Amino acid sequence: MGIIKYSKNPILTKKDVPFNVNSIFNAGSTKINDKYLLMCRVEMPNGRSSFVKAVSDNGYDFTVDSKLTLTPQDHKEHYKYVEWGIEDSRITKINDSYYLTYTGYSKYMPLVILAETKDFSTFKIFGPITEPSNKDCTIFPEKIDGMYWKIDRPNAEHRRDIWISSSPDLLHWGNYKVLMEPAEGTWENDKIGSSSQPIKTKDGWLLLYHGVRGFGISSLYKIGVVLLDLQKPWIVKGKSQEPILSPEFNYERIGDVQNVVFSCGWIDEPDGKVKIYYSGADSNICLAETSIDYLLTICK
Ligand code: BMA
Repeated sequence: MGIIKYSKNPILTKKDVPFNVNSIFNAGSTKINDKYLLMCRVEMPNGRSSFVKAVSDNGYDFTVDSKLTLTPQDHKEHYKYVEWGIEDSRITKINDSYYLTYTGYSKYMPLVILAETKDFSTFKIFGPITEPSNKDCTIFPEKIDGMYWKIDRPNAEHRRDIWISSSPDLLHWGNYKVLMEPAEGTWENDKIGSSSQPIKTKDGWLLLYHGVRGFGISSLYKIGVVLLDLQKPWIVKGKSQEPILSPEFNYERIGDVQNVVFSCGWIDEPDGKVKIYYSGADSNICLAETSIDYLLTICK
């Protein structure tokens, strides 16, 4: 079926937020009690970000909560690692808990924070699970070979690769391996990072990732998809040869950061369709639809 951008994009803009924000974008996504839930990043007028949830019965029409869901101030003893904001959550359901991995931003530079919730009202915040500088972390929804697995993107000096590591308890991580490197000279030349939580399919784990290429003073952000081995998730079985989502329309080209499409999550449906939630120009939330079968085809 290809990838179809929703005709009524964007599905959320700052006008849909019942309080004053600079922007709403980069939402983690999941389903809870048969509803679609987006954990949206809202950049407040002072330039620091928090999260607000938005809920929908159909995955297209979302209502944004009247107050913030999670703020830097909620981080108590971890506050100094999130003082400049919390950004870009990814949501993974394991048993009856939802685990959020997101960027904590502070003078120490970005790192990854882990939090757990069962209801998106109260959160258990575990604090940093990486050192800085690291972003774009997502956790696999089940143990593989007796361990939990996460994917993230350390910012080593001249490198911007995606790494994978494992843990017995989601808190203590090791067994680090490079998972993917940017394909040189292509749309993802400058850096890559994971975008979505992994989805399990018969052929492997599907993962959205973003790729960046700089042109002059601006960078072009696009989205691709990769297939990882089911039992050995550190093995890449295939990936899209070209981006599956690129900035085309004004709502993706014009905004706080121009020419950006960026995703933090997707939702797979029982009928094999997939809703990809993504943001345009760091200024809104959009939707694109596809199917697992199509994504598997282009990863082969
Ligand atoms: C990345 C992240 C995202 C943002 C993107 C494009 O590095 O900071 O939050 O959407 O840049 O500006």
